[in-house]
Amino acid sequence: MTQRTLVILKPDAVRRGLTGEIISRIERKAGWQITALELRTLDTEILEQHYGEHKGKPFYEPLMGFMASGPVVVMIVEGERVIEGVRALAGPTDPIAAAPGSIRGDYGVIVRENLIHASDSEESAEREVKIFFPGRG
Ligand code: RTP
Ligand code: MG
Repeated sequence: MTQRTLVILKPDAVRRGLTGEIISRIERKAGWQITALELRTLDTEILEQHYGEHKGKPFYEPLMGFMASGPVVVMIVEGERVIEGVRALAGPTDPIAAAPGSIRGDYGVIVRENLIHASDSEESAEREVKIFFPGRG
């Protein structure tokens, strides 16, 4: 099933010079294509749209501050089962719980600074693509 997903390489990934490494892992998967890619600094307005589901949770405000703390790489990736696939490459939210070999498991320690976002369902992917790349809606 061909899908598309919205991926964000978070400010920690950009600051630490890990974007090439992470993009390589995505590119190496057979048949997946990066169809949009942009370096940008996210403002509160776009972050509220993106992470609105978490508003009111204790980690929400620190997450907003972190996500606005420097440039991120925003991408659309398309291909076979790419939504589940990029989530699998990323590993679970808590990097310490993430297996070595996954992006979060290899490079992360702090739950908030877990390097990568990837849409968690087809509905989320369509919603998030429209937020970050309105022309691709
Ligand atoms: P994401 O939305 O960024 O792809 O990550 P996710 O689905 O794996 O995790 P989610 O529950 O949606 O949480 C969104 C992001 O918030 C930060 N977070 N911090 N307890 C905490 O300090 C905490 N919990 C979540 C992480 O950056 C997480 O990826
Ligand atoms: Mg999430």
